[in-house]
Amino acid sequence: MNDMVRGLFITLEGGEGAGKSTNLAYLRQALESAGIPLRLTREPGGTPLGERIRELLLDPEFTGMDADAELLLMFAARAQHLQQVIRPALEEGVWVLCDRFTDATYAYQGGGRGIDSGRIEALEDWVQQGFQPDITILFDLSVETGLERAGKRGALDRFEREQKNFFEQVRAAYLARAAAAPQRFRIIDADRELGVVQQQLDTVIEELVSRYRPS
Ligand code: Z5A
Repeated sequence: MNDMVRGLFITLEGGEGAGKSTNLAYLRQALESAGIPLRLTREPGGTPLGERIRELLLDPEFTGMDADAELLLMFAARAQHLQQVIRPALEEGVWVLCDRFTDATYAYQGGGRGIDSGRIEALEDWVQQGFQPDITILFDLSVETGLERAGKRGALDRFEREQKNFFEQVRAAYLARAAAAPQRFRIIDADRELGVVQQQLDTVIEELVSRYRPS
């Protein structure tokens, strides 16, 4: 792959109700206005196969799904997503804005479910072969605020039915990942009102456009 033309791979992460979906539209508008070719996608999902896997993963009918089965389904969807969408877009010089990626696996399956991180790393190496996001925007907020926001949306999916302690572990795992890779992560205080969250995003957008926009 020619690094001179490769697009930037940006992932959005955070706990329940963190505002990723809300702010994806904001980021899109800002980056497209700056003339950057962009592809929006999400995990689990992003391909026809991945979206079918997503339905299985979120369906409350499968409460009690084995944690390893859940982990493997995440990586099955990711393998297809990388092959079909993410890598081809980046190779064409398109920036990819992805709602969740492998940090979510470390946070939910690692932190939340308690799967040993070495096992997640083994799958990450297998499926990604060293491939990583260039930038990860972490929307960090208290579990109470996140669950309150998510609860207002109606029916809860299989993950949203977990107990508060699960989400505390998810948040702690995200913060540990961010502390371990400060050059990749940008942490947004997502507990604040939307305007303040978007002011913080403006700073990240300015940095990305000035550093990485193709000439
Ligand atoms: N998962 C996993 O376990 N392992 C993995 O490897 C991957 C994923 C990739 C689906 O993800 C599930 O998959 C997810 C983790 C698991 N668990 N769950 N649930 P998802 O990203 O599709 O679903 P999500 O986490 O449920 O996203 P979300 O709850 O939709 O969160 P969000 O997109 O960050 O929030 P939002 O929809 O933009 O905002 C929520 C509400 O808050 C909405 O009404 C907004 O208007 C409001 N909001 C947003 N920002 C604000 C502010 N600043 N103030 C006030 N109100 C706000």
